[in-house]
Amino acid sequence: MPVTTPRAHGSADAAPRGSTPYRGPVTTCDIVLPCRDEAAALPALIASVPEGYGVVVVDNGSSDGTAEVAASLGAQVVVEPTPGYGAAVHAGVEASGADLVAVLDGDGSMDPRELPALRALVESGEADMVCGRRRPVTRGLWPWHARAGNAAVLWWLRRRTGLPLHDIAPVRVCRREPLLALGVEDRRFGYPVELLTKAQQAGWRLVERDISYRPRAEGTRSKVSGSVRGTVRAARDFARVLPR
Ligand SMILES: Nc1nc2c(ncn2[C@@H]2O[C@H](COP(=O)(O)OP(=O)(O)OP(=O)(O)O)[C@@H](O)[C@H]2O)c(=O)[nH]1
Ligand SMILES: [Mg+2]
Repeated sequence: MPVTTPRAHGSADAAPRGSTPYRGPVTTCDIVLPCRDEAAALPALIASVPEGYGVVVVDNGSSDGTAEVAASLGAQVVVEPTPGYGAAVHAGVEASGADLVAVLDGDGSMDPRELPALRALVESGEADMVCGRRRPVTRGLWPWHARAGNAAVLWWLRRRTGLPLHDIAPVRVCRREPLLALGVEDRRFGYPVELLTKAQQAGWRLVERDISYRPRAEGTRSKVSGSVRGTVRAARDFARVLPR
């Protein structure tokens, strides 16, 4: 059952009586959640979505009933059979009909209640894309190998393109159509790296803000940073798309 994206704040209806009605652009925003076996995370995650957002859950080859759980929670469900983080994100962004998209993991490690502060910077025109910088809420959450791989990628991007960020933007808020127009082609974990490179080269104003990084929801399984093997696989995806 698709969620109708509600009208965002600042609509003419919301103007107090007697004041000048709001005539600026009314923007809609969908939260895109790439999900591979994240059924256990979705109830709490979707319950904490603030008002004024649609939810698009992309089921990427799950075998735990992710799509059924998402549909029962009122999310728009998109099925993407091609495996890979980038494949899932791209399918969700394409399927969304909103002006803005906010992409975050579907494993419960990020909090949708932190999105309005990021979205505001895009709506006000201060940023073309706002990127979250993970700040772990407990020790030991972000293993050294994942952190080191991330820092190396960011160091390289800063040197090659001047990218002013410290994390690979695991949470991103931006306008949907310009995002699709960037033509990001990677469909695995290289997707955010290629996106950041293309956005920076296209002259986008990229702004970074801290976001809380929490343990993934109980009942879900770590697929990447929970093991050195997962990190090595992600690092290979990053390396494939890094600008030389
Ligand atoms: N690993 C992986 N994740 C996918 C895929 N498709 C969608 N996802 C989702 O992409 C998001 C990010 O993947 P995660 O596995 O959480 O990656 P991570 O946060 O770097 O590492 P862990 O949380 O430790 O596994 C999650 O919501 C996944 O469910 C896929 O093919 N592989
Ligand atoms: Mg995760």
